[in-house]
Amino acid sequence: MITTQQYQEDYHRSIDDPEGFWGEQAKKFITWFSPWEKVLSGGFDQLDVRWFQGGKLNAAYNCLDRHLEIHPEQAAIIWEGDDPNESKILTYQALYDQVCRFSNVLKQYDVKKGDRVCIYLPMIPEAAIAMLACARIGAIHSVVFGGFSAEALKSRILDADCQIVITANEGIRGHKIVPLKQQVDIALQECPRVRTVIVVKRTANSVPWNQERDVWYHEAMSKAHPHCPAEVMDADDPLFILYTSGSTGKPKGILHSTGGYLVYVAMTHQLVFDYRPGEVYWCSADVGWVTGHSYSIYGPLLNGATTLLFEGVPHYPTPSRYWDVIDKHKVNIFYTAPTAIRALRREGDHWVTRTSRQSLRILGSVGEPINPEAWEWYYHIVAEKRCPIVDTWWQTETGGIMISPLPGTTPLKPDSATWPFFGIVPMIVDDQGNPVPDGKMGNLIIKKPWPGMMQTVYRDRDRFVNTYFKPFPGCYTTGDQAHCDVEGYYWIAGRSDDVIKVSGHRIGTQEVESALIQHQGVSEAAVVAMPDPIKGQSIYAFVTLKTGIQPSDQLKKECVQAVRETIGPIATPEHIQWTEGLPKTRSGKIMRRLLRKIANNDVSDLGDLTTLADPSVVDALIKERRNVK
Ligand code: 7RM
Repeated sequence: MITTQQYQEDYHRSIDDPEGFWGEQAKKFITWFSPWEKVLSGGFDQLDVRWFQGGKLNAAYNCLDRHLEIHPEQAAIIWEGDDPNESKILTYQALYDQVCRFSNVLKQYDVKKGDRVCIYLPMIPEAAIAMLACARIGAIHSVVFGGFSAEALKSRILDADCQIVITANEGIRGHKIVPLKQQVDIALQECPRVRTVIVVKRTANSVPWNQERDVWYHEAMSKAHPHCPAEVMDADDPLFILYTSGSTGKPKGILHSTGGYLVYVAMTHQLVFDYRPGEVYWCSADVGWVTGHSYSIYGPLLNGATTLLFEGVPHYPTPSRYWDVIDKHKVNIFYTAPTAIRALRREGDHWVTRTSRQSLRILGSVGEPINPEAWEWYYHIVAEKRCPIVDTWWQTETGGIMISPLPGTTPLKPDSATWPFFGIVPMIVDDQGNPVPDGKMGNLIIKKPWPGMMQTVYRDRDRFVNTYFKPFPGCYTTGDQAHCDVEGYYWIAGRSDDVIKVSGHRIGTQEVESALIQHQGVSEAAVVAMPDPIKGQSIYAFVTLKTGIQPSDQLKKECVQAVRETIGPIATPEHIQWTEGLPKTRSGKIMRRLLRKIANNDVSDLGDLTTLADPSVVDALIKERRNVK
């Protein structure tokens, strides 16, 4: 733990002398096979940023091998199953053995350095094993969240051109079966280049089998050799692709590097959570999201920590589950999302107070703004005022935490992500790129490169440049709205683009719209966010039907089904409003600002409507709104 003054000094040094600063961190947190030639070259002007150029390392080596010499018998992973009676521990030695074996399995099925491997698994240790095995042999993993549909899985497999998929026969969440292999089978009907599917047997149920293509994980592992050398990788060789939604078109494959990413997640994990040797650390995020990558797997394992992976859900078997798990495994650091905090708060304090939680030392929050009520509850009821709360702001693209308190260092303000991490230079600007005065809301941008930042959008450099660097030349655009107060505290309000955060899951409105128009009765759709007391935001869809099609509850169900099949249950529209027409400008653009106001019943001041092609649709929309609950 460092003092506030020390933070300020180190922060200034990290900005004034980034090469000196990051060179030191890279030596401290990572074991390199050979050193870099230059810490940082290039910049945002030419977009030719390279971190630790020439340095050689391996991610799995850093997560495993180097800890074996020090604490082979320490738990690397504590796995808590969906069923409260099911848990297991993998020591660093055991995890190393499994990763080496699976690396050899991948090699046996012809996976080579640079190949992309799709991982579509539930929250079981095999997810970590598969990721680390890819890293060990230099393959690029692309983890797809198990809640995504076959259709979403297919487009991700095709975009990354994966030729192998790792899955499970089924998953289990909240005592419900998740039919993963079945989704893979559907997806692969249109992925001719996938030649191998490795299937973990998570449940006893049998699944359809393709002899030529499918392989049982346990059978392949039993025959695999338990040693596998770690491939020597360049600092800027890619480590993984992770798809995330944007405001336009299909999800982007965010590509992360090996060297810069690992330095950044190791350091942020250590400092933001003040991790101390021997402690149990639990990040509740699914490995299908970036938080799971950076702070369930890579960050903690790089630091030789014990990381807890939880297969289940917060409400099963009771709303005490999180706190029961904390007591059972003596969790010291717990990191979760505001949506879970709000959902558990609603269930009543007794589900919390009946548990001990004495082991807790630090609490974290991520994924969306944590409103003051949820913050106070987390602090007073869950932490009993004993633990600082670190509200961490960051994105899939940033690789790691960008704005966050350091526990014991940063004086907290509820609902503020507080101060930038070392090396991070945020700024709030208006739409023209001019800095705004303290306290005024504006666009959050980042002025200087940092080691954790994405390298590019996989196979789409134009999209990388246009999305993140076109709006404010020379700066990284976050897509978030925020303000900074006179004490330098950042307050993140939410997205300024058409991205919605539903229960912390990032969803693009356009994806939902395209899913809705898949239905043959639908003519047009426009989707906006609506505030939700538990989920943070929910999805509100305006739908126009083709001539002659009558609205009905059945049709509503079918529209919802279309979204679930195209994206997954996380994108389910909460409300559908049938409408005769959408508000369009004379140039044909849908006026979303107006739709947002109508969805939110905030129609006293609709703003400038002079550009509307047909102003009469507004009254109709407001009238129709009354029919939606
Ligand atoms: C880690 C993650 C990124 C978007 C981001 C924000 C929102 C994330 C916070 C937050 C307020 C926070 N990656 N966001 N953390 N908003 N306070 N502490 O969530 O790529 O899935 O989403 O999430 O809008 O741009 S993500």
